[in-house]
Amino acid sequence: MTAPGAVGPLGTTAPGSGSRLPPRARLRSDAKTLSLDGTWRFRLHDRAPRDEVDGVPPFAAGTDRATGPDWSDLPVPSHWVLHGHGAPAYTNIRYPFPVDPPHVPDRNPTGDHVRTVDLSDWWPAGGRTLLRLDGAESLARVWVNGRTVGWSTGSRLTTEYDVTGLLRPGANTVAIRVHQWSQGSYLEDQDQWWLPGVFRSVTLEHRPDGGLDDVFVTADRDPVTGRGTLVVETVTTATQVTVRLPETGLEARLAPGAPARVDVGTVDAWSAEEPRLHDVVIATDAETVRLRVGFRRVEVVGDRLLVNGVPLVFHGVNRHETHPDRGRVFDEDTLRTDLSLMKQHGVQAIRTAHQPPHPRFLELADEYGFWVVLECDLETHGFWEVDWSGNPSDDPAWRDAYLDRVRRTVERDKNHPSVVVWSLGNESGTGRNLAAMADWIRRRDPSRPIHYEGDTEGAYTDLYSRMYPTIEEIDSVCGDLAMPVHEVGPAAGARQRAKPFVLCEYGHAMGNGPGSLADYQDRFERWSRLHGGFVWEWRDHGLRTTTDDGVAYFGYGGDFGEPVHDGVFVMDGLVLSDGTPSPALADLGRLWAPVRFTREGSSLTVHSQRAHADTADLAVVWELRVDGRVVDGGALDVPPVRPGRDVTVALPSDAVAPRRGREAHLTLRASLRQDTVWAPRGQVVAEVQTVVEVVPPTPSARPSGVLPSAAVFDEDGALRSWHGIDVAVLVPELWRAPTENDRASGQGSYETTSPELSSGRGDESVPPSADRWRERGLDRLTHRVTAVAREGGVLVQRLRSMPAGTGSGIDSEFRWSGDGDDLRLRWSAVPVGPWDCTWPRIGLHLDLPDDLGDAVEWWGTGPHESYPDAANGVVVGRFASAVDALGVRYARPQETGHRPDLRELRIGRLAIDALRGAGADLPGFQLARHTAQQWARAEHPHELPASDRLHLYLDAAQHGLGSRACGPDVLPRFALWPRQVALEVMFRAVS
Ligand code: IPT
Repeated sequence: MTAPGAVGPLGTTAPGSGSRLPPRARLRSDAKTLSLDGTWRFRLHDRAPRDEVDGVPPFAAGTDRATGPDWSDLPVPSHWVLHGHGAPAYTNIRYPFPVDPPHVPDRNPTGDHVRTVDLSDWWPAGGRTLLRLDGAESLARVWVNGRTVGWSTGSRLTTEYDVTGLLRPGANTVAIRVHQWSQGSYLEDQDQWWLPGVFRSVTLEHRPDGGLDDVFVTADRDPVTGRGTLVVETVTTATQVTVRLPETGLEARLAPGAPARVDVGTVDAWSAEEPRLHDVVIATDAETVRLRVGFRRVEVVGDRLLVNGVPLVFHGVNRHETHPDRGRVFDEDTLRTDLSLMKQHGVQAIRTAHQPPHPRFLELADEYGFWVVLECDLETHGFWEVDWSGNPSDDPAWRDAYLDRVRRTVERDKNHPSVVVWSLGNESGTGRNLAAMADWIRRRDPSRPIHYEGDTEGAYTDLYSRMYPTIEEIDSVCGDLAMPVHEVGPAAGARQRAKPFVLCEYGHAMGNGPGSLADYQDRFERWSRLHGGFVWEWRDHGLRTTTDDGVAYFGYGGDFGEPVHDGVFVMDGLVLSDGTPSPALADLGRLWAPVRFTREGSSLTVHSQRAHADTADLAVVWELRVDGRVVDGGALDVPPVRPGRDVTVALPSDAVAPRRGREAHLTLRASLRQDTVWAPRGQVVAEVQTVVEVVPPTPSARPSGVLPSAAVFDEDGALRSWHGIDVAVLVPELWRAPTENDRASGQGSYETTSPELSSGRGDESVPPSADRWRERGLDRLTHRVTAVAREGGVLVQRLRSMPAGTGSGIDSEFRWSGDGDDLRLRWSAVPVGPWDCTWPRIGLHLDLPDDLGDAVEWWGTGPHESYPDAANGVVVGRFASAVDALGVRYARPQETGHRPDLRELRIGRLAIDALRGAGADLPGFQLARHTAQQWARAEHPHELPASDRLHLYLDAAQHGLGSRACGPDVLPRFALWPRQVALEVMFRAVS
């Protein structure tokens, strides 16, 4: 049996050993550094090995031991589970080990990483040398030349050790032993993959005598006078420190140590909209560091959060560091692409959910312009499973570990202007240790407010924060509705209502969705207490893997053999695992555009949604489409609009002239006049389409008396072929492949009666919509022809569609008539029997051969899918696509590709026009190689069977999307309750 303690520093609540150096800022310095990244030797143990084997401590013999058969090469930084050693695992709330703190199972994958480094050319004269680990999950122990250096937990936090006395000129051996599970794992239960390894850089850094061991610069700017001040605090043994601002020529000599003020006169402010950075050079005789500071002031004044004197409303996303091949290993190209996409879509804030990001992230956030809520590496969500009993957040034994984490978080990133709020962590219940963290921050950095959503009573944080509230709850916090606030008592409720309110998570972007982003946006604009929020989340966390047959796909929970996992819940991104933007991002981008356009007749009002910058950087154009085709357009001369203000200009008369009987849309766009770091000149950042002219409904059919000969009907009156295209099926359909939101039983379902609505929260006991739909058989309609008749020249077929075993269904009527060579269909349907649930859709399903062709063109909404509560990102126009590009490759197949308001559709040689008939709105269409039923059965896209069919759905209506995967259900006004519907289409004769 292994003796307790023989596996090193496991099973304590301590965060690390005493030989670690105090945390400090990450600085750009002229001190010598040496990266130890590269190829290391690696060996995996399936349990934590004994420290000493036969009296020999680990790694005593240096590299000699790294050559046996159990050793191989491994890159550092990396996660060993993504390099063929063991497997990744995903859980959301649950710990993947027993809740037995601070202990972890004996089976504890442990990776030994060893490399030699030749320091002959690097050996610095004098001073000290430190060894830095920027991230190792979860407990890392370090040896240099066989001698113990120290150990540390805090996976996404930096650790530095003084290794001066252990190094020697020439060859040196560095060994890092990483235990996947440790006491630290109890504090790292974030909703993400468990990915052990040395996943951030390892570096040697020389610390010259008299160098700048730490620098803390607060760059304040008085919003009234515009004057800037630097408060500079240094840690050094030098006797004098100089501070220079090369731009202004300012130079000041300061006494080291205590904070010293430097008045810099009038300066430009930094903001996410105008990220103006100033170089600041701080030096002693021995070391020079260069910072890029941004002057700004963050304040909480009453229930307002202000930056530079104006309210800060977050248009934010939660961002985890995740990459399909690298996991949490940093990649600057990917980050730049992500940040650019964010800026292009109006995202100007990031919550670093739920841990500090790679240090380079902050430099780029400063430069691109983002408001950052920087979150500590802390989550103990798994204690929720045991009613929070034993939660470390309130256990004094864990106090040091909590304080250690917050110090390392704040100290590393304190100099970044982008960081405007410190967040204590996520989902860790509440308790004294969190309060102690907040106290520590207040003393160390009073310049930034403190966030933590779990402080429900508002006892130690500065902002009132909620995740996934309903609209009604928001209104109750911000307006006059007398609802309890988040179920806290009256005193805490009053305290919370007096603070700035922020949604640290909302709009759960899992699969197809979320819906109702516009409803939240409406509240951001309506309530001054509400300071915006952060959509959950930026990117799907899929990990690229392959089936046994070598088919590549993005894996989620359960795809790596995990016994305990949370499936697809790790795929909640606005961009897919491979970085493909989802339609939800476009939806958001329109809401978060820097300007809004509203037109009244020929007058156009441009409203600035910015808070700091004017719109001089934006060019505005108009574009007129008649019957979907661009016919005219030009530039508009719009003077710069000041933040939050309006400018009204006259539109050219051509832009709004009536177009009798033809449909006309005027689109207004704003684009960048100059290249920026995040987009080239010409990038469209705002687009609004207005209707200039609508067309009247098509008159009802005047049947020609004969059906076109190209139409073949069977004896039941069903269309079997059109121009030689066989129509295998043409029947009503109520089913859509459930979205993640349809499948989930999260909070706030509205599938109940109105009393629930007035309480602001739905009934969580209501089963998922998809379950209700399935129970009522919506996925398995059977059909019975009830009548076939000729009424003049019209062929009428009546059909009853009901699922087996139920007494509810729909009755529909197909009215076929000829119109010259074209074939006209009017289809109408009414519910029969009792109905007590929404419908996912109501429409027609046509099963067609795939030899029609792959080229799809349509006049309707596009370019991508949209749904009743997620339709901000689309316009009416003419679009083209290949069949397979019509849908989104969501991590798990589900409803996708619905495009409402169809006018014309061409699929190879099939042409269908939609008509505005009496009581018949324009239908939506969806075209795919599989049926909704097939999609619903597949867990991954690659599991869909081979297909030689095309499935066309013409929908009279679809249900909204909602956000119930985590949050409220489809709002009542976007829900599809059983009702009478009709649609009219014309099958055209095409050569
Ligand atoms: C919330 C978490 O903070 C976040 O990490 C993520 O898990 C999200 O939910 C859902 O994807 S916690 C939830 C129980 C409200």
